[in-house]
Amino acid sequence: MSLSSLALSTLPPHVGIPRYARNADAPGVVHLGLGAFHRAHQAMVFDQLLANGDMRWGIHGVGMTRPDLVNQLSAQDGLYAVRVADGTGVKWQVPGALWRMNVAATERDAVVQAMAAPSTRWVTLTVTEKGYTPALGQLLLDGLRLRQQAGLPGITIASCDNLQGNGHKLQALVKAAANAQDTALLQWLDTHCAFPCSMVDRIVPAATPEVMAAAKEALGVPDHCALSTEGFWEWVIEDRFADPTDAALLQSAGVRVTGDVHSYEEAKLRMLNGSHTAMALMGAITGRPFIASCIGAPHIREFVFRLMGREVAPHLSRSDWADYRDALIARFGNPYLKHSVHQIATDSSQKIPQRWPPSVLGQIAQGASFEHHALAAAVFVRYTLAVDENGQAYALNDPQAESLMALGAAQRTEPEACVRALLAREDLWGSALPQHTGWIARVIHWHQHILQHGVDHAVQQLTEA
Ligand code: CS2
Repeated sequence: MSLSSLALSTLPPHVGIPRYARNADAPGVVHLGLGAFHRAHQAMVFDQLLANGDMRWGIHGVGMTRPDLVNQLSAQDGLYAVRVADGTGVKWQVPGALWRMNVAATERDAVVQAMAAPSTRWVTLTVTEKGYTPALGQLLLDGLRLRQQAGLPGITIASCDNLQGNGHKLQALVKAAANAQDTALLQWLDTHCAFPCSMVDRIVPAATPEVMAAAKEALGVPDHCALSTEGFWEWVIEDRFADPTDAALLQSAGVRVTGDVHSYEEAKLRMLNGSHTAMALMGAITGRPFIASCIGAPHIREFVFRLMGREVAPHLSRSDWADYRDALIARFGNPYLKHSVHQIATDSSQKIPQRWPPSVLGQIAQGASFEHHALAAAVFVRYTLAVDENGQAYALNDPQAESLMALGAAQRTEPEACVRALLAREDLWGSALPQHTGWIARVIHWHQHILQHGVDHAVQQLTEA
């Protein structure tokens, strides 16, 4: 017997379990994107609110494309164990907030109906950077239109993806899906629904066989959906809710509700995620499998330390950046996480625009050095070769994989032209950087160095300077 509602009573006492009644008939939240992150982040915040006795936070979870995951979670009644582990200890917990599930790709109507259900008060989203398409706007609008037509209250629709201004982006997508003539609907969206921006943070690697084995040992029953995460978590959300009383409730569960999400978003995207992408690409090329293996190499650690302090921090509005940087370096080293570099390198074309160019442009505006970002960009170019420095091939998992590999293929024979072609792409770098000859020259420099001497040598040379 696997983990399920029935098995809960058999779990050893050290495993935290839900002690409230789970009611699949009345979830209050529809969540789009059932990946590991949501299940070990917001789902655990909602679990806390449910444990506090507020039964409006059960989740109707929607997998966007993957029926296998939804089937496995359904077979376990929406239950899964999370190992929360870092230097302070190891705990296992089974959150109970996931009450119902569907797959958007094959059960679209059920998802629309869930958003229009009277019990629904929130929609949250973790659909990744590439998920922000007109089809997503249409899906949300279809649910919201039913609410408006039925005279139901408006709801809070909270994007929790790693995009700057994520709430504004989502609101724009939903409104773009509406017919411009439908002024009643557009007005209802503006006055009754809220699209707060938010910054979410917790490192949650995709599940691995190792974590499942550890779960079986800790729980005494198999759990095919077990996850591993760190103790740290942060959710900063803009004080903009359809029901304003939600602000105090979320605060009671440890969420930071503020008027200024922007300063948290920019620091997190450029420091944490920016370093992640740089390390992930270095790891993929040098054969270091995990973020912890990368940060464990002194020269890469120094690179990340300097990237954050010298090139990112000067452009942040968050003043406690030095503490933030030091805490991040410790989190990257968490030996329990086994965060795969290839997982983070996935969809790099969608991630780089938020993570690197704002800092480079900030440095340029101040006449300051952007060498660390130039080296990172050169590593990205080298990454498009799809073979590591030991000759091992890897897949580029990216919606732009084909075009990136086509541009990158010639880098051994025509390295300079190839770097120029990849740096010309405005979808990655924005409109200003492709015009900046100083930037292009430094990326060409580091790329040549990498081809001749390898990534480690380049990072060592820069960090010894
Ligand atoms: C990572 C993030 O995969 C990635 O792109 O950088 O998932 C990162 O682990 C989270 O944003 C941490 O909060």
